[in-house]
Amino acid sequence: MSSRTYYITTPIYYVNDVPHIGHAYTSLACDVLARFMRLDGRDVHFLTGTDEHGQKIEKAAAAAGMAPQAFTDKVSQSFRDLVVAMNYSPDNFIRTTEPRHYAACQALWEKLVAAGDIYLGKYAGWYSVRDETYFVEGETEVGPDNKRRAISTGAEVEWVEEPSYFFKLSAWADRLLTFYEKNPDFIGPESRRNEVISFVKGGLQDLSVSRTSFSWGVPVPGDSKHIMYVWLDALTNYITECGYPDTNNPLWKYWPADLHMVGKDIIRFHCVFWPAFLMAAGLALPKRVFAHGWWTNEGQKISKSLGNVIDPIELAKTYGLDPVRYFLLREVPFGNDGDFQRRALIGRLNGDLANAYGNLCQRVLSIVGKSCEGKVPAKGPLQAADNALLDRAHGLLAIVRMELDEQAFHRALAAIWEVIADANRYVDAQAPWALAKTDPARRDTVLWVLAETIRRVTLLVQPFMPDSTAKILDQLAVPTDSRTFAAFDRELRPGTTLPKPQGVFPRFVEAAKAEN
Ligand code: ME8
Repeated sequence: MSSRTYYITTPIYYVNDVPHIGHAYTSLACDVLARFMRLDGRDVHFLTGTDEHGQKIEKAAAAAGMAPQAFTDKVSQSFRDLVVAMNYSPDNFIRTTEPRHYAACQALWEKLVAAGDIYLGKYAGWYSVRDETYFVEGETEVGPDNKRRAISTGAEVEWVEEPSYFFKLSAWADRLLTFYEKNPDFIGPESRRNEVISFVKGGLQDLSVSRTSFSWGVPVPGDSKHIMYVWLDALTNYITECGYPDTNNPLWKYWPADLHMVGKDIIRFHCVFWPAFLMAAGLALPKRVFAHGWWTNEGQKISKSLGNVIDPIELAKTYGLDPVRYFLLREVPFGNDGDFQRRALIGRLNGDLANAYGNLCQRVLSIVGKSCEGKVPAKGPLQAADNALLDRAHGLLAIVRMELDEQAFHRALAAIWEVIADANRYVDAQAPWALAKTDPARRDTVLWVLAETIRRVTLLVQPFMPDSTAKILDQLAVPTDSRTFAAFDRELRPGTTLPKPQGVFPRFVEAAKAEN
């Protein structure tokens, strides 16, 4: 039997700038879900990539004194480097400058034309190049510097007046509302769902979907003076990947996507425009779009002009990759905005990782190494306290599955760390070191229960911290083919020889600040 597919996508990132913590965060969330679903036996396709067309990129290339293609080749590579540096596991990296993507965009366009949803007109209104978004006058205001800006994003807008093709978005409002109503899980979290519904209820205007004042993009079929609106182009990447328009492509089985992960700023494009395009083209709609919040840096908005952009690669070098991956998903309830504070990162690193999880592994494995001849200890009859701990560790799989189904990474991790705390309390209560003389058989059972608990917990932590957990599972001699959730009940076998234990989560000691 073929396993159930799971198609998950990151937004494709604009190549006008190098990757920062925001990009790393969106991709990390997807990576954890992709890894979890693979371990859970799903047939996963995880897609990321870069958004390379439009006026913003054309301008950035000109500012760098480069031709757009050469410029996008260069910056796109830095997003590939981020994938490696952050240990993401995408199945493919798509670029909107690939020929197959032009073909998909043009095929979709033709479908929309055939459906009667595209007409030629003239756009006259405000446009923000930074946001690649059209604004009506009421959504903008003029600042003290006499410049007009979009109220919602703060980006400068310019007046645009040019021939343009329009998509009949206004005709889709009722069908969109019906769709949201019938599919309550389509948009998460709930607050974003409400935001989208009230936006659509407020009435939709037809959407300008082509531009004529620049050339860096996908030409409109049959009218190549027009370049497709970059958002129509960008959103199409999700089906380009599956082979569109060739629905016999083997990757077409992944459509519709199970989850488009996005930041809160781009929810409208994914929850209003994209479903309307797809409905008009007669294609299935994604099952869910989840919008996460934004990070600030020590209380300040992150921006290049403030010079406070956080480089995820630098963070990983300083604090270790897995601790950073853990922190980003543990610290802030996923979906909310969060403030990035180094103090909090160090606190989690030393508290949750070194003291709680690391110390549990370290003390259990070092006693086993010293007292049980470096073998998985013998398991005797279990007592109530043993069963209580093992049961809680066993129950975690269902809990983590449920939480990750709702993209509640923080709750999944909190549940796992509760069991780690239980296990540490159990070590103290059972005091295996004291049992060495009085009851060595009982000591062995206690150590077996602990090692087995660490195995269960560690299997579930794998998607979050792949390298560190691989080391812990190696130290427990768990065979690599026994690390999926299908092997969740495959208990540690007493007598198995274990390698010498080694600490996995060192404490982070801050270098003393130089006195001045
Ligand atoms: O929007 N905190 O690309 P992008 C958290 N090309 N997330 C942040 C953030 C922050 N401070 N800053 C940015 C685009 N992000 C389009 C997508 S998809 C068909 C096209 C997130 O490079 C932001 O919310 O501007 C978004 O999800 C992602 O980075 C990509 O932003």
